[in-house]
Amino acid sequence: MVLELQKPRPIWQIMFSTHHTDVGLLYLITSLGFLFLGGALALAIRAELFLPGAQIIGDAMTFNRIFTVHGTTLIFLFIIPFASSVGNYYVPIMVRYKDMAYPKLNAIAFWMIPPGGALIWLGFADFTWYATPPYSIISAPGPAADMWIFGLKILGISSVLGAINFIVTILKCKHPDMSIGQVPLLAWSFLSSSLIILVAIPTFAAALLMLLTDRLGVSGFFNPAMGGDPIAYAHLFWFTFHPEVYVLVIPAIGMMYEIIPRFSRKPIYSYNSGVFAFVLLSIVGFSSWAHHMYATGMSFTEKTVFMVGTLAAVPASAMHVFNFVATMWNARIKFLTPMMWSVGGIALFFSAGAGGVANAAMPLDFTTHDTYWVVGHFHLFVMGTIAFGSIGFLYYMFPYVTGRMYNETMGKIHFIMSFVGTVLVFFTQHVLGLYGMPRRIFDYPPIPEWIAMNQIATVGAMIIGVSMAIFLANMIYSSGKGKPANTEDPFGVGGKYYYPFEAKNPSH
Ligand code: HEM
Ligand SMILES: [Cu+2]
Repeated sequence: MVLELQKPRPIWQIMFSTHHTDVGLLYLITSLGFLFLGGALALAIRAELFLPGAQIIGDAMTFNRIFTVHGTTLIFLFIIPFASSVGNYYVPIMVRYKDMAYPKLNAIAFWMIPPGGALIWLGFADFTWYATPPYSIISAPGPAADMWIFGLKILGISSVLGAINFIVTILKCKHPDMSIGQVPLLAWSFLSSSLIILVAIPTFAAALLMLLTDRLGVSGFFNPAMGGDPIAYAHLFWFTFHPEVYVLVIPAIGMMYEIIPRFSRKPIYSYNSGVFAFVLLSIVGFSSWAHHMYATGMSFTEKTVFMVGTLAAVPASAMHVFNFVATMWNARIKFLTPMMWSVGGIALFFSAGAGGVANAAMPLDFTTHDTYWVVGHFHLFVMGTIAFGSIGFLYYMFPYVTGRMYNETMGKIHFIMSFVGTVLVFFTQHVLGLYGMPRRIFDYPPIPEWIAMNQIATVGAMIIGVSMAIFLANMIYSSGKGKPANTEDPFGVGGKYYYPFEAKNPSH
């Protein structure tokens, strides 16, 4: 399998191409660009919070803008496009088709991302990635807020188009010799996350339109002054974005399903339970949105229903973790960089999941709601699991894409520093939340415990920052001057355990 950067080609040939590997490369480069931009904002936030009082960011409004754009960028412009990149490279190959089902639509879906990203970055809105009314309709400054709304609208359409393409490619274009029960788990992960997108995103698309017309003053859906209800927005928002969490994490788990068996030199312990857990997660993802809203005065019955609905995700997630551990059990594991990121990601997935169970328990949620506990919890997922899975996969793809090998030592240093940094930042933030520090604050009182823990978190973030610089240097240097890789088996793990159907059709 070669994912061809072919011979050097002029850049416009790649830009105007509709071939899945070229579109995959465009997605890849764009998402990595936004990873570094969004990450730089994270470092600015942490530098600001190193001590009480204003440090480097002048005022609270600017601080709000920075963390709004940070969150929006990393979720919509890094994680999602990165997953699309992997899907573009691998899904057609895994279902043995020549390209995506609709190559032109595929290119269009990609080309919606740069304008969407530009609107978000040029606007620099300040109303957090929730765009919570009534602030977002009454006093969030335009045009920043309007630009954010349009930007997200475009990005939402782009994901829906991408999702349609993945679903059709997998279900309709797969090779006739191959049953759906033979499609690799990475492709299954795209099928399930695409189905979630199709169900969830239209709700948010409607909510955004309502928000916009509210801002224009022609409607009052969420405006209490006009008889509207801001809580209705919260329902629409979380109906989309709780399932969206699974849209983000499912492809990352799919990537681990590709890496763990390869580097364990064993077939996956249970293919069927992997498929089952993906499908189950995409259903129960919808049964839990109101766990974000325990504190909004729901009835006890409603809260209980959503608590149970939320806990339903636990066995489905645990099934994946069990599957990974069972695959690695007694295996001859080769701990190269991609494997280290996957295993680290699983460990942090487990920790974040444990914290999630605590959040789901509604009495506990009343003490942790809107504190740094929540920031620590969701970052352990987005950074510790999703970004770790993605970065590990990037190292894995690297030789296939560039035909060259990255520097293994630098890859390992990158992993170790990021892992230590992630634990320092986000475990500490859990504790900080228990000490009562609210989230989304620009300044805090000089409580000694708060200062100490904020400093630990900031040092952790700087360690991650340095490791990312090493990563960038490694990628740039190695893609030009790295050792040429053996693209048949660049990691020397032998065997093609992952493609049982290939053995039957060696001529393909
Ligand atoms: C070293 C890595 C990171 C650090 C130090 C960091 C730091 C922060 C901080 C301090 C906040 C503000 C929290 C608050 O006051 O509520 C924040 C918000 C956020 N971060 Fe990160 N972050 C990092 C990585 C990421 C990644 C990888 C993602 C997603 C892929 C992400 C997504 C978000 C989101 C969605 C928000 C919420 C923004 C909002 O409420 O508008 N972060 N981050
Ligand atoms: Cu949720």
